[in-house]
Amino acid sequence: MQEDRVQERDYVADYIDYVLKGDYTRAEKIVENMLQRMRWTMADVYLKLFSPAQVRIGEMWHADEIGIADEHAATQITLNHMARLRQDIKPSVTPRARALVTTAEGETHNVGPRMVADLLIADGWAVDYLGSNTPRQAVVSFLENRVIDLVLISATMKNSDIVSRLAEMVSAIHNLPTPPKILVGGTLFRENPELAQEVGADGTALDAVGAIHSARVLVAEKMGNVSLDQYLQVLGQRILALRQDTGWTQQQLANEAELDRTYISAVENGKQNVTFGAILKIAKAFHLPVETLIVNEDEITRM
Ligand code: B12
Repeated sequence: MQEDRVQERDYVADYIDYVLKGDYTRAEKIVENMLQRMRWTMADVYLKLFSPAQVRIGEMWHADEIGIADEHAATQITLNHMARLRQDIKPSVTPRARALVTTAEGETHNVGPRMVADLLIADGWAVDYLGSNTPRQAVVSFLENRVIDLVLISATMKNSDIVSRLAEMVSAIHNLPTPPKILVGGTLFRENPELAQEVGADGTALDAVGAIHSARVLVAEKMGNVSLDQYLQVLGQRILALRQDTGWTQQQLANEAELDRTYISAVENGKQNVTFGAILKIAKAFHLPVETLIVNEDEITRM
C-alpha cells in the first residue's frame, strides 16, 4: 500500500518531467502503463495523474519557476492525452441524459471542466462542452435552443465579478421555461461549498467523480417529475411509428413478437405498463437493438 503510493507519486513526477520537456510519447507510456498494468480506470488517470500534475505545473508558473509558454505547452499535452482517452469511449446509443459543461464567465482555467465533461461522456451522457469563458447571455441562448437536463458550471477564481456574473447566469437559467438542474464546482466551491447555494445552484461536488455522482442524483430527481404515463405514451407512439413504417398490421406485429394483438394495441395507445420482456420481443420483431425502444426524458419534455 505504502509502496503503491510512493510509486504513484513517482509516476506523477515523471509525467510532469516529460510534459515539461514536450515529450508526448514518454508521457503517453505512463498513461498506458497506468491503464494496462496498474488497471487504473480513466477516472483514476484523470484524478490521480493528470490533476496533481496540472496543479504542480500551474503552481510552478505561479511561483515563477517556469514560463507561461512552458505551462501552456505542458497543459496542451495533457489535454491531448485526454482527447485521446475520450476518443476511446463508445458514445451511448441512448444517452443517460444531456449535459452542458461550461465555466463561469471570465473563468479561464479549463482543465477541470474538460475532465468533468469527459467523465460524463464515459458515464453515458450526451455532452455539449463550451470550454471556458462563454458570456452568460450566450449560454442562456444556447439553452433556449436545446433540450438540456443538467448544466455544470466550473469556477476557480474568487474574483467578485466572476461570482456575481455566475449568480446571474444561474438565475437566468432557472428562469427558462423548462429549466435544467444546475451543478457548480471547481476550486472556488471546493474551498467554500456554501457558495453553491448562495449563487442559487442545485448542488456541488468536490471533484470530477463526485460531479458524476451528483449529476446522476440531480437528473434522477428531475426524471422523477416525469410520470409513467408519459413514458408509456412516448413508447407507444414509437412502436406505432415503427409498425407503420414496416407496413404491418397490429396482428402482424403481434405474430412476429409472439404477443397478443390486444396487448400490442394497448402498448401503442400508451395504456399498457409494458414488461421489459415484451419490449425485447417487440425490438426483436423489428430486428432492432432494444436500446431503440428505451425512452429518455429528452423526448418526453420535447412533447
Ligand atoms: C493550473 C493553474 C493555472 C494555469 C491554468 C491552465 C489551464 N488551461 O487551465 C495557468 C498557469 C494558465 C493559470 C493562470 C492563472 N491563474 Co491559476 N491556477 C492553476 C492551479 C495551480 C491549478 C488549477 C488546476 O488546473 N487544477 C487541476 C484541475 C483538474 O482541478 P480543478 O480545476 O480543481 O477541477 C477539479 C475539481 O474542482 C472538479 N471540478 C472542476 N470543475 C467542476 C465543475 C463542476 C460542476 C463540478 C461539480 C466539479 C468540477 O473536477 C476537477 C477534477 O476533479 C491553481 C491552484 C490550485 N492548486 O488549484 C491556480 C489558481 C486557480 N490560479 C489562480 C489565479 C489567480 C490565476 C491567474 C488569474 C493569475 C494571474 N495573476 O494571472 C491566471 C489566470 C490567467 C488568465 N488569463 O485568466 C488562483 C485563483 C485564486 C482565486 N481563488 O481567485 C489559484 C487558486 C492559485 C492561487 N492559489 O492563487 N493558473
